[in-house]
Amino acid sequence: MLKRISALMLAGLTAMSVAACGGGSGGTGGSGGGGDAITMGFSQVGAESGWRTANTKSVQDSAKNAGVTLKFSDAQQKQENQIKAIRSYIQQKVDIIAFSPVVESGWETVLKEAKDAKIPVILTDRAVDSKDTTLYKTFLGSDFIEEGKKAGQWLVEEYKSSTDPVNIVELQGTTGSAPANDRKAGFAEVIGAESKFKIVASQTGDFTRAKGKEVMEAFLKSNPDIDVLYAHNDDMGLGAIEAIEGAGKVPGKDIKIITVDAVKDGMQALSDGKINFIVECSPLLGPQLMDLAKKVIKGEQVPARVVTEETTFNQEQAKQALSTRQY
Ligand code: GYE
Repeated sequence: MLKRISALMLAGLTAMSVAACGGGSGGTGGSGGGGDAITMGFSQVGAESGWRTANTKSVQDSAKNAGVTLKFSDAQQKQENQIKAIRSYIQQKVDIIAFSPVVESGWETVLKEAKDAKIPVILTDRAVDSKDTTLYKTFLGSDFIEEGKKAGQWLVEEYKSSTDPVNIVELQGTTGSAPANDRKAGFAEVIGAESKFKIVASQTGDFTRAKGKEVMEAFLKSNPDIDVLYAHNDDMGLGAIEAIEGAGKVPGKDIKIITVDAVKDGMQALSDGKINFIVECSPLLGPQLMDLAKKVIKGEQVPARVVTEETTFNQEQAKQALSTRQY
């Protein structure tokens, strides 16, 4: 027991001294809570979807479990709010900053400010497009191109014996965000191999249910013959289902639907037959984020990229998985 306590104290001291060298506030002990006394500033994208709600909970719960003091802010899907939050974390001299960048570009200035202040940064969930990879320690999150490809592969398989044209509408995520860019690109790459697949309309629904519904209503008005909807997340797909039903069509039958995320509401619609296929994207990044943060603060090596493991679900598989779904 004693041994364990002293080992823990040692680990704590090491972490503190490293944090102190790195310009963090760990050495002051001001954040209380004992242990390693790590303070993390976390800038979240917003609260736009079921995925995001589950991700926020995962980060908050795991910070508590890991004894990390979390300063949390919600940017309401605005880059300027995230930049403000990061600057305020730099001013507060937190030990580490983690954030999920709402869009890919425009981060270099603020990330340089963090680097100059010797505060390490971890990217979580979404990537930045900067070539300078010294601006952050690691990027933890899904492979969105792969997710787009999985969506496309299901479609190719589903229509393999048909030669008729397949008219597809696409609801994109937030313009300029990594998941919107990559899910679009991965999907296009796979279906592009066959000329029968035609994307007849593609527009952003900002990852929200309300926008998904609104844009789908417009799609239905201007395109009388839609075979497939590909939505970059469940929430937009669920909004679109309301629009499809409102137009007197049957979702999952008249219009086949593919979405990404596999949150509970999406999985429910999939097992009810209203969605046809969901590509999973896990929001449960909190535990890995806290582990990585501790390692970075201790000065340990961490991989430059940590990819989340994910699967896919058809309607039968959704029925099986629904009762044990965590989010
Ligand atoms: O798919 C969507 C959310 O960045 C992976 O953001 C995340 C995406 C997720 O709004 O539902």
